[in-house]
Amino acid sequence: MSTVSLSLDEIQSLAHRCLRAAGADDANAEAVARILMMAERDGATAHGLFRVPGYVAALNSGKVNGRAQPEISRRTPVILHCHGGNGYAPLAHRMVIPALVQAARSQGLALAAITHSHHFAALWPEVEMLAGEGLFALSCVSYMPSVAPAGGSRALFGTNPIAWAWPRPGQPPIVLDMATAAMARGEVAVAARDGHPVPPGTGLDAQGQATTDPARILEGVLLPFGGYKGAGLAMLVELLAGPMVGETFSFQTAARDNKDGGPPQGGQFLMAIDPARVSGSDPGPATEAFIEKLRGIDGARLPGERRQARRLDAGPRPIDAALVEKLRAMAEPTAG
Ligand code: NDP
Ligand code: PYC
Repeated sequence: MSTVSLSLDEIQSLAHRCLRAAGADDANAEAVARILMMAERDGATAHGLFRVPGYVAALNSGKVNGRAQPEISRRTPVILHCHGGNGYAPLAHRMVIPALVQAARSQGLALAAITHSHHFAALWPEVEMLAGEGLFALSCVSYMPSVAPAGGSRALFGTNPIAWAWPRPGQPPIVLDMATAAMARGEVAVAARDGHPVPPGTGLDAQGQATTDPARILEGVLLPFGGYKGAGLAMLVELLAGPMVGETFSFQTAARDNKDGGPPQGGQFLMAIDPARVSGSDPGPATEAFIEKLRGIDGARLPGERRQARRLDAGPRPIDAALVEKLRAMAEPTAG
């Protein structure tokens, strides 16, 4: 793969211009472009610029409202509803997270039920933001059917990520952010683009046969991670990001989607808990003692550490040259 080197500012600006050219207003374009830049910064390339053609397709088709103004209401003192206005999720997060922090601090725990939103990104930005405020955070989002239930070879679950973050004042939080599929579909698509095989157990081809060829898996079905255990968590995500918040299951999401290649409308479950309010004491010393134990085990590391280490490099990032060329063309305002 040939690459070009782009600074983090250039990455954000390129994404921003593509979204603006497709009709997004500045607030929506800025919120999405920043998330895309953060993904490239942290080496989460499957959810970085690679996604821009999908974001743009859904703006062009009218499926996603690039001028969305998410609205927040309170269902109970600790349950917030964020109506995403059929826009992209990052602006909804910017609006609901401060209210969620305030409710979790005053009541000990709080929940945001996000609906009418289009999530096409990694989940760590929102849980990290909450952990940065001293809160434990848990979130999940469903997608469109691409993962088979354990024992099956037909898709029912989305790739359905779950993310959590645990606060560590003065230090980066612990953050696990994972698809409940053996691999995120975006990672499989990047492997197909770059011509790399994927590990055995990632998915099946269209005939239901096991394969490590990512292109054949994209025509077939992904498998859940860890067999029936991962499938059980994928099902939990269907329930939490669907009926729990007032949105659809992945199969219903797909039925109403226009298949323009962009993210479908769906829901997000986002919960924040203040650990000090639950235990009545500062969880910091116990957390650090636990981490020290883990660090004493050869080969072990904290989830999130790989990404957080990459973040320390503020330099340019190598981006697929063909993608950059495509995005530069998309960023040109159309005549007339
Ligand atoms: P990975 O399998 O690459 O990583 C999952 C998690 O495991 C990360 O937090 C990672 O931390 C951690 N981890 C990896 N190796 C180790 C290790 N040796 N020890 C401890 N922790 C480890 O991610 P996935 O392919 O499952 O998902 C990729 C992304 O796709 C996620 O960000 C997810 O949110 C996104 N996604 C989004 C969807 C959507 O609908 N919006 C749908 C599906 C996925 P680290 O980052 O530090 O390596
Ligand atoms: O990688 O599976 C994925 C995915 C779906 C929506 C956004 N990312």
